[in-house]
Amino acid sequence: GQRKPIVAGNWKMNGSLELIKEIAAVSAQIEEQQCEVLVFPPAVLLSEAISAGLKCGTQTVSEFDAGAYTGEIQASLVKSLGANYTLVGHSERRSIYGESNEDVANKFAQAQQSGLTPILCIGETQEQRTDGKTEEVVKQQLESVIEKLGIASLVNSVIAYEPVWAIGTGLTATPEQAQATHKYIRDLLRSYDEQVADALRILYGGSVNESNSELLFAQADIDGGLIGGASLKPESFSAICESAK
Ligand code: G2H
Repeated sequence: GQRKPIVAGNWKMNGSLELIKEIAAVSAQIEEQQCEVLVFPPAVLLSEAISAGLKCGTQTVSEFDAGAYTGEIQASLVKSLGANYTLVGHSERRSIYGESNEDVANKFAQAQQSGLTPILCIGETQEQRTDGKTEEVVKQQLESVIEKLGIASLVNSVIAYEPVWAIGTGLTATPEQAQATHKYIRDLLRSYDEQVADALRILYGGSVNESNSELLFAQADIDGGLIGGASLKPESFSAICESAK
């Protein structure tokens, strides 16, 4: 298609020096022309992962430039290590660490100012889906970035749609459910700017594994995946990458 797929492994607070070697070997087998393989290890492993030849990013970044923010990850420093991406607004950051749409927009801005490509994670909870609010929720999550930074800011970004009820639960959205929301997202963006909407990669995330990835990735508006649990298993991750080509 017109958009090169991305398969991104989000290790969350897992992984090891050993896993970096194993996943680097997997990544080296995948044709760069066909699929972009990215890894989001814990920040303390970033240098090792980059040295091993992986294309990397962090799982979050600070919204601030620099200064007295103990424990935070500085976007410009991430970039200077040789990483080019960061996740922002993952649902675990939103739910466990209380990040609001505004915080996420600020992190998105800081990432871009530092030369990183943000992968903006959005998605509804089970309750919101049951209440019929899926579209309203993802619209608000997207528009909080567009209103602050403009539609052009999405050119250098990636969206990851992750229904919260599908994360780490083994409950994957069906390909049809996922495609419906991906199409909604692309149509919404098209109402702002057609070219931006057509070029933007929208990844699906939430219990993707080697048995369901192929059908998900075959959907018209799904341009790859953000993989949690299965990205920690080299054989599974390899099969998922292969299925994105
Ligand atoms: C969603 C996903 C990766 P998992 O959080 O971001 O994790 O594949 O384990 O559901």
